[in-house]
Amino acid sequence: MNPLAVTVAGVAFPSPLVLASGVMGLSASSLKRVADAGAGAVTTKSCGLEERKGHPCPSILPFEHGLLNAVGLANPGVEEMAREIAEFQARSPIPVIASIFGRTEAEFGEAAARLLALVRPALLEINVSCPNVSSEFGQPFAADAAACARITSLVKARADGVPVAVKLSLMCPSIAQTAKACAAAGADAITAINSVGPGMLIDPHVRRPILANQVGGLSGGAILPLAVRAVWEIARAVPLPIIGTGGVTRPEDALQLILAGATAVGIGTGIYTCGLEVFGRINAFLTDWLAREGLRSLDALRGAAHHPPPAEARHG
Ligand code: RRO
Repeated sequence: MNPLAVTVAGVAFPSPLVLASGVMGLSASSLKRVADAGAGAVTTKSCGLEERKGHPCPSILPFEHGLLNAVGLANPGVEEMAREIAEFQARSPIPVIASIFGRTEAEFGEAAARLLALVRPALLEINVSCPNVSSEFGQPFAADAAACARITSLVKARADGVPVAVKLSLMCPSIAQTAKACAAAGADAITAINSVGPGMLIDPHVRRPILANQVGGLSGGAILPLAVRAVWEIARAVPLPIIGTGGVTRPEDALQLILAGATAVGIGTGIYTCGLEVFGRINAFLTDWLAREGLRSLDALRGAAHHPPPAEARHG
């Protein structure tokens, strides 16, 4: 038996480590590279009804503590993404999570339907939380629990039985309450968190914001404590599997998210800072850890930092 195997919304992942949306998620070839590196599932870049070029460059800004990004939902549109997903599925058995977004609530349902007419991913991720397109679309839907619930219902109605994960943001009054609203609307899993902010960095020499979009979402090591806290609160609020995402670069980071209640752990910016080896390194650490603790799976660790434990066990 594979000790790292986990189940998220009925879908078997051979490792809890998931490629987070936004990094290496645009093509079958790059998804395959991540799967081959040891990811237990891979998430596509979020796609919408039409191709988008995204924000002008510079759109990704590494700094000491992580990344600031304003990619701006650059994607080839659902039909092209469906083709990449199908090609990936022909080349890898690793589950693929198709991430979709809409400019309006209705567009989320439309994007789900158009994608699923062409391909059947293992899960759908509803991205309601992109932090750097507010100049175009207004505040992210994730700031409004009722909007998240309505979008969840719309997508569930068109999902044809494919389980749905909602990707939430901390930029809301209460991420636990938002998760509750999504759960009540039929969500099968919660992904938390998206990048944080937006933030801004200024080049003192030219006296201007560095990102062309001026502001961008913060990711990387600095947001790990925010992700751990978000997963902790969501785990106490809803009996859904959680894909805990944010700031994971070291094996102990992944363990923290699992101890807070995550079933799976997303890695995105960690690939920028550590390379694709991050997946193999964390898988090896978790396997050794379980052996040393005399455990046959991650089940006994999930949520184990809670005293008292969350009301309901989460086994996906
Ligand atoms: O494309 C982006 O700029 C982006 C997205 Br869709 C998102 O969900 N989170 C993020 O940090 N950047």
